[in-house]
Amino acid sequence: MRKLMTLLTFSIVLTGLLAATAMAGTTLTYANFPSAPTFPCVQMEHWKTEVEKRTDSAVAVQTFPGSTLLGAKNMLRGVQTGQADIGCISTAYYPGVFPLMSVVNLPVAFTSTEVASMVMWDLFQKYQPEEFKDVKVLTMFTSAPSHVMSKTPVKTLADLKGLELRASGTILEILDNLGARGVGMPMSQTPESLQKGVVKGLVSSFDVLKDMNFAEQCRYETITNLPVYPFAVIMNKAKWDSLPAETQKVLDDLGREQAQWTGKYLDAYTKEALAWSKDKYQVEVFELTAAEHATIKKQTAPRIKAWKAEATKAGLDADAILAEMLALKTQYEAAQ
Ligand code: 3IO
Repeated sequence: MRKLMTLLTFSIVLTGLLAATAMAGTTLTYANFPSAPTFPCVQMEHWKTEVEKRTDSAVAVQTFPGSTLLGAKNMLRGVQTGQADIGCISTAYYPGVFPLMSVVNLPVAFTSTEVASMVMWDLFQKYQPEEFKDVKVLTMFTSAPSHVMSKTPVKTLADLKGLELRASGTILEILDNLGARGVGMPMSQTPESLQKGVVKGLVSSFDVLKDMNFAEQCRYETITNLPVYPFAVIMNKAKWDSLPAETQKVLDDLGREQAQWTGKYLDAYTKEALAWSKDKYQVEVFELTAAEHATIKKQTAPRIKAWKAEATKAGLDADAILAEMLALKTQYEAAQ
């Protein structure tokens, strides 16, 4: 009897231990640079929910919005060195580091975030660019097409002359081509610069009018259809290698889905944010003429040529990559 009790106790304890080990699983830290209400953080929370659900909570994701773990500029290095397991980067903040994927940041007139995000994901899958070899890419997506949000009205292209506008990546040179003054900084630094008057506005997508409350200071919005900003969600390579195969499969299967979910979310959300801004701050929205859009196209074309030169220098087949991006864009736009 005594022996039986001992055995029973032992097996109960053992079962408990095994269950606890299985449930304990892994916790992944996920760093993001902008504030919690912004779309990169909204997609992060969506991803967390999906991962925890699909792994039956074997994986827990701990999120750090608002640069609480890593900031905009040390995100890439911080993930490579394992300060965070996962991080979200805006590739435009790293000039020269992503010669292939920066093609998505060119002035090719994307009008849909969903399309741009799917194109980016497909390009990445096709070319598996070297520039991401030190990290595991979990998903990619873009911001919505960029417009001017400013403290002074930009009713025509001529009103851009000498205007200091915050931007990043390709858009900086595009602004210079259009006669404005592009001032480079991450989104997370923009509120302070606007407040101090270092910049008179910014070029990004309309979601931030609401999420960063820029509508309060930037009462004038001009539809310019400038490039989208490309984003990548990256994971520390050693951490990725340490995950069980079934967990890796869950994360891999989510990559494309997450890109599309984020694109769809932002397409709907930018409309909502603009409506909110009109309602709350009576912002004015200016449309440019067809002739002005043609001028933008003409004046920004040198940027495409410059990208080709940079990509070629990095050993890439620039013409093929650009052609593939445009073909994918046409294909996804037709399916919309
Ligand atoms: C962006 C970046 C961070 C938070 C919200 C955002 N909406 C659009 C963007 C794109 C952008 O301007 C950037 O700097 O990546």
